[in-house]
Amino acid sequence: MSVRNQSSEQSAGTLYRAGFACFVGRPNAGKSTLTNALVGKKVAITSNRPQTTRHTVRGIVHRPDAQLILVDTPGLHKPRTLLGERLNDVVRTTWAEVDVIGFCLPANEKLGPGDRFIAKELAGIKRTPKVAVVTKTDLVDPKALAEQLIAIDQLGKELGIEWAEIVPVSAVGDKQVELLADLLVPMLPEGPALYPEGDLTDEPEQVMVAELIREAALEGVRDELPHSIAVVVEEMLPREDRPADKPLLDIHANIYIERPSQKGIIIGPKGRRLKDVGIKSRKQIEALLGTPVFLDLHVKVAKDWQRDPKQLRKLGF
Ligand SMILES: Nc1nc2c(ncn2[C@@H]2O[C@H](COP(=O)(O)OP(=O)(O)OP(=O)(O)O)[C@@H](O)[C@H]2O)c(=O)[nH]1
Ligand SMILES: [Mg+2]
Repeated sequence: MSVRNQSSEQSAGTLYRAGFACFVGRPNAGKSTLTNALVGKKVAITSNRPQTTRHTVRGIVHRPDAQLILVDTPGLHKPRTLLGERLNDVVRTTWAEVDVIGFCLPANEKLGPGDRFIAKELAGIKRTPKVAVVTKTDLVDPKALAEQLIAIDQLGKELGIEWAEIVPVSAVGDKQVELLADLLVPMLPEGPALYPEGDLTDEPEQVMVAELIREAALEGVRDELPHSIAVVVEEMLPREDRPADKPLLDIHANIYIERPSQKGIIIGPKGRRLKDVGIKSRKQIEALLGTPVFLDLHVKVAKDWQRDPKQLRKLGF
């Protein structure tokens, strides 16, 4: 007891740590959901479609003993488009820059070639500690979880990766999420906080708004369409002539798709789908910004933007 008191006094004083941990893994492994659970607020959008995350998102966890900055990355996958290649580049740059790497592996899916491919690359990064994070444990029984833990341990041995920890978590069931933070913090360097207290992300508001619209637009679309959707917020302006106690924020945003034939699906019969996307995302945006919003959405075609360097640049990639 006295020992513990002593160490917590120390950590409140000299032993403050601050640094970066990134989450990597296959698309759909649960990286963004875990990031949000650790931060305690939605900083990254999530969906059951693979390749939801398209840029690195920083989520900041403030603790008395540390500031843990989580870098959520796009799922690493075999690229089929220029966008895919760009996303993979972003991931590789990120893991070279962080203090600890969290490799996310879903508990409910057997280790596959996609996981192996990432593990092999991680094996080449010698100096950064690697934590295997087994996600979605609420979806499996204890026996299946035990088998997955053994498989991950063996994968490490086979490829020469020494896991600093293997941690099962459930972001949805809120199981062991705190523990994961407790395990990551000692791997951060000593040093002062890197972000102001209270900041939960460094995402610009305009980007977060665009992401919330994209999240709503992803819901219920299938096949190639999720990949074809991009959202850009063109303008965010407080409506003029509003009384101070009744502000309204005008937001104009474009939803881009790749082909004219996709337009109808996004808009839906009699515009119903687009209207739903507007209603859903507006609620989220109002919660995020704490102000009533008028959301003006337009659907536009940016032909084959995933493969076109010029279009990619325009869309911010
Ligand atoms: N049951 C359960 N589902 C989860 C859990 N974590 C994530 N999911 C679901 O898994 C799906 C993918 O989650 P994301 O967090 O978007 O996955 P990701 O790894 O960020 O995916 P990309 O950004 O595409 O690489 C979503 O439908 C989540 O709701 C969990 O702990 N339990
Ligand atoms: Mg993600």
